[in-house]
Amino acid sequence: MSDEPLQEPNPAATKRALGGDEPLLEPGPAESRAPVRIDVVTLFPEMFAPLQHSILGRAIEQGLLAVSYLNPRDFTADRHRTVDDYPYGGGPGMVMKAEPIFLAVESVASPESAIILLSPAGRVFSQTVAAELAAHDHLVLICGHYEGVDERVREHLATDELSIGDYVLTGGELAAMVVVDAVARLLPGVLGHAESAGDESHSHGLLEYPQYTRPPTFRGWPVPDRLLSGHHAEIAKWRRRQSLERTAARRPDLMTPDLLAELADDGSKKRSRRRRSTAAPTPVAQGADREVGAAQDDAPVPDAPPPLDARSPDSSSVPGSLA
Ligand code: 4GO
Repeated sequence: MSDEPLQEPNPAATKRALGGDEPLLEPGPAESRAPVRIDVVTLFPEMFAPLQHSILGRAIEQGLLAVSYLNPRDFTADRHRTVDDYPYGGGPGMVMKAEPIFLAVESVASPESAIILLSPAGRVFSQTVAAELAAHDHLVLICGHYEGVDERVREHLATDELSIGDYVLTGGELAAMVVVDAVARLLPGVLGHAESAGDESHSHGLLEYPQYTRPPTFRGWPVPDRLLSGHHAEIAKWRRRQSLERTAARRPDLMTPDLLAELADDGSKKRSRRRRSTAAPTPVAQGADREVGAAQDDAPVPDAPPPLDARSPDSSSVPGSLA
């Protein structure tokens, strides 16, 4: 009954932008890229209210990112604005109809747009995929509901299909929000410092090293000695080592041959100072059975100087990593 041609879809009704098409501010001279546009096709645009807050809200206000919403219901023509129907062949639940989704996407897409269906059957989203998407000018994220979307959306409309992990959600909205967040923080100017997006878990294929802030001893637990030393080369070496050991212990699947070789190296160029047994355990096992951070810090830290780079407790602008 809803196969008749559509009369008056009303994209404006849901394209009402939480952060809209028109940036409030011009991008600054240092960040001259046009805003990345993201159109989200969803029956529930209200679910995206969290994107107005915090870092993403600021990115939208600054015109680095523009997120708009398209409701398939606004692209129906029947009296009941039908967006779902029974599955051919029978079975439980309802399937989202193809036409309202096609019309919604076609109202905004160009041949360059990445049109992404969120689904547990997609390729698994990762930091690498986020970086790939951040290079696009326009993303369209399609959020399914009910038992899923008509297969023709997947076959003839979507250019990509992504899953945020091996679990099933009631709709694609939460997955789409994860994608928006991970992509947005990679856009120039979105995070406080230019390097902020480059140093944390997964950005270089390793988990993040441990982070500490004041006080130097909390409930008797000291900050590792090396971090208080002010010796930047030593600190960098310690952090790299921690990242390697933590990754080997918690995510051995991320350990490439190069990383395993680096881990097997005890990090000291002065072989005479080698502390470990001569029969080296296998790299992964070495990382896996050791408490991260324990073996490196042999010296106690009685009266360490204040951290050189300590920020005042309320000055941090960017939350840390995923680790
Ligand atoms: C995406 C969508 C899980 C994911 C979804 C995921 N569940 N793992 N559910 O990224 C069609 C009906 C898919 C509900 C949707």
